[in-house]
Amino acid sequence: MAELEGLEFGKSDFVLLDEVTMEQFMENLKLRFEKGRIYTFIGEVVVSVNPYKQMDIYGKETIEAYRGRELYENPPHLYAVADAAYKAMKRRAKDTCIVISGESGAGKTEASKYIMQYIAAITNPSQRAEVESVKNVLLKSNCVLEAFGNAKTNRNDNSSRFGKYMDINFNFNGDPTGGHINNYLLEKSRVIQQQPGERNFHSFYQLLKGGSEDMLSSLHLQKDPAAYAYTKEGATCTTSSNDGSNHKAVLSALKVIGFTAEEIDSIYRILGTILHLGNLEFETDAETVQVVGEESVNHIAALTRTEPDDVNKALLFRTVATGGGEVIDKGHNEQEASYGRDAFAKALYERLFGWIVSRINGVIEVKNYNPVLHGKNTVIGVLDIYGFEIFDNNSFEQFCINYCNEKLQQLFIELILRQEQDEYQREGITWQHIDYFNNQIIVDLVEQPHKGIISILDEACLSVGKVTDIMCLESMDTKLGQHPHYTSRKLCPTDKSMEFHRDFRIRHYAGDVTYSVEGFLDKNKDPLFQDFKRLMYNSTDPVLKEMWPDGQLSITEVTKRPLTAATLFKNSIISLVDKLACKEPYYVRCIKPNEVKSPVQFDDARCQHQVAYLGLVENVRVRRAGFAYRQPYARFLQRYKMTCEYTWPNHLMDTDREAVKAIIDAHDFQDDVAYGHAKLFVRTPRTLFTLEQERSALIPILVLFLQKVWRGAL
Ligand code: AOV
Ligand code: MG
Repeated sequence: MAELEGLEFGKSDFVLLDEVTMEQFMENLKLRFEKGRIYTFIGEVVVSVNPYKQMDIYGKETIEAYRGRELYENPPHLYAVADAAYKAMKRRAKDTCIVISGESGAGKTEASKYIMQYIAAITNPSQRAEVESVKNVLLKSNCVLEAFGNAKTNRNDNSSRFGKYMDINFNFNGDPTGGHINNYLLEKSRVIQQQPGERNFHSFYQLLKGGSEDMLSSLHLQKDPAAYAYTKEGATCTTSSNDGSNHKAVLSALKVIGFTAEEIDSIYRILGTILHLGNLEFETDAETVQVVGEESVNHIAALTRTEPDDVNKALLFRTVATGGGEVIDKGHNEQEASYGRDAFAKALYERLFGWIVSRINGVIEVKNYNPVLHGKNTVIGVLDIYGFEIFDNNSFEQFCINYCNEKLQQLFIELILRQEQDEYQREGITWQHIDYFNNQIIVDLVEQPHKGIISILDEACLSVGKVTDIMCLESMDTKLGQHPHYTSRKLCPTDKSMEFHRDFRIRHYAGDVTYSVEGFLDKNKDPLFQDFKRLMYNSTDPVLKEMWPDGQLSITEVTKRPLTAATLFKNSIISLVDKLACKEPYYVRCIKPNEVKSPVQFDDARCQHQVAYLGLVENVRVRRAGFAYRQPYARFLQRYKMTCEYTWPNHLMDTDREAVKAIIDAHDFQDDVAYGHAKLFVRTPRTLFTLEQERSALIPILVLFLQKVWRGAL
C-alpha cells in the first residue's frame, strides 16, 4: 500500500502498523489527529476523528483528486470511500451502501453530507436538467430534515433525533435519477419536554427567531422562545448555529424541493399550533374541567382550520364506547386533559415530520423507469442514524437508539469480522481465527421473542388491568436477572451508582447505560385519544387532513390494538438491516475526540474506549491477515487471460485454477495470493490494479489484432 503522505503524519492505513496492538493503533490515531489528518484507512474502511473545526479538505480540487481514482492512490478521505462505493455500483452494477457509525457527536451527519455532496459533484457531467434537479432536491432535503429532526442535546449541538437512510437511485450512466428517504423513530417526546441544557427541535427556534413579523403575527406568536412552555427550557441555550438565517435557508429549500406556498403555510401553522397547545392550562371549576382563557383555543382553531368548540371539546372530553355499544362523552380530569394535550402536540409534530419526508419522497421518487430501455437501476444507500448515547437520565428513547446501534454493530461484525473469516474456512484457506466480542447476546436481550426486553414491555402494555412501570421492571428482573448484560438495582442493592428502585442497566457494547423505567410503558403504548385524530381529519386544511387519515374512524371502529412503539421500531430496524445486508457495504467509523468539542484535545481514554468497542483493532487484524479481494477462478481468468501467454486466447490446462496460477506466477504475485476451493484470494489491491492496467493497455492492441483477423489480413 502506498504511503502518500510523509511518515510524520503517521500511517495512512492502520494495516501498515508495525504491530497490530491497541497501543500502536492509538499512537497512530492520535498523531494523525494532532497533525490535522482526521481520516485513516483500515483497508476500505475509513476511520474519522471529528476535527471540531472547519477543514479545508472538501473543496472542488479535492473532489477532482478523488474522482474515479483507486482507493489507495490518494490519502484517506470520505471521498475515497464514496468513490469506491460509486465505482462498484457503476462498474459492476452492484447496489452498495455507506454505513456511517459512531457515538453521538462523532461526526456522522457531517460525513453523510460530504459524501452526498461528493456524489452530486461527480455525476451528471453533461448537466442534464432533470438529473440536476434530482441532485438539488437530494441535497436540499438535508437542510429541511435537519431543521425538523435535529436538536441541541448535551452531547451535540446539532444532534439527529431521527434515523435516516437514504437510497440514491442511478441509471446505467451512473447519474442519479431519484431517491428515497426512510426515517426511523423521531424522538417526539422532545416536543413537550427537554432535559436541562437541551433544546426542542431547531424548527421552533428558527421560526420564532427568523420568521418575518407578518408570519409571526399571522400565527399569533411572539418572538421570544421563553414565552412558550415547550421552548422555554432551550430559550437561553447557546448554539453554534444561527436560527434566524437557518429559517430562511429552510424556507428556500422547501421551495426548491417543490413544496407549494399553501403547504409551507400549513407546516408553519402546525408549528404555531404546537406552541399554543403547550401554553394551554386547565382548571377545575365546580367539578368541570375547562381551559384557562379562550384565546389559545381560538388561535389553535384558526391555525388548524377547525372550529373553536370542536377544539375545546377534543381537549376536555373523550368519546368512549360503553359495554352496551353506546357512545358517550366522558370528561377528563385536569391530569388527563394535560396528558391528552401533550400527546396531541407530540403526534402533530411526528405526523408533520413523516409527511415532510413522504412529500420529499414524492418529488424524488424514480418515475417512468423502464429497465429494458434504461438498463439496471442501481442504488447507493447512505445511512446516518442517531449515535449511541448516555445521558444523566436515560429513557425509552435512549433505549431504542442504543438498541439500533447494537444492531448496526452486529451488522459490522457479521459482514467484516465473521463472514470474512467463515469464508476462509469454507474455502480451505489456512487461517488463524481472530477473536472479537460478538454483541449478538445484547441484541437478543433486547429483541428476542417472548424473552427479550421489548417483549416484556409489550406484554405489560397489552395486559388487561393497570400495569405500572415498576411492575414491568419487576417482571424484567425476574426474567432477565441472570443475564450477563442486564442488572437491576434491586438485584444488586449495594450498587450506589443506581440510585432508585426504578432503574435497570444494560451492559451495551459501547458502555453501561442505566435506564430509568419511568414512562417506558406510556411511551411504548403511545396512546392518543381518537377525538384529536377526528378533529384533525375534519380540518378544512387539506394538508392536515391528509396527515390524519385514521381520524375518519369512529370510536367503535378503533378496537384493534396497534403495535407498540418499541415493536414498530424493532421491525423497522430489522428491515433496515435487511436492506443494508443485501448491498455491498462501505464503512465510515466516526470517533469523538473529546467531550468538550475541542479541536485540539485528544482524550486518550475516551478515544481508546471507542476504538475498543467499535472493534477497530480486530478489524485491522482480520484485514491484515486476510485478503482484500476474491474472485471465482473462471471470472478471474476471463478478465485477465490476455495478460499471460499461457492463457491467451485459451488455456490448455486441466482446470481454471491451474490457469489462474499460471497468470499469477507469470507476474510473480505468488506471495500475494492464496488458492481457495473455488476462488482466488488476493491480499493487496495493487496486484489487481497492475493486472487491470495491463489489461487496459492490451485491449486496444487486441481489438486491432482481432479486426485484422476478421478482415483476413492475418
Ligand atoms: P453525529 O451526527 O455523529 O452525532 P455530527 O455530524 O452532527 O455528529 O457532528 C457534530 C458536530 O461536530 C458538528 O455539528 C460539527 O460542528 C462538528 N464536526 C463533525 N464533523 C466535522 C467535520 N468533518 N468538519 C468540521 N466539523 C465537524 V448524533 O446525530 O448526536 O449521533 O445523534
Ligand atoms: Mg447526526
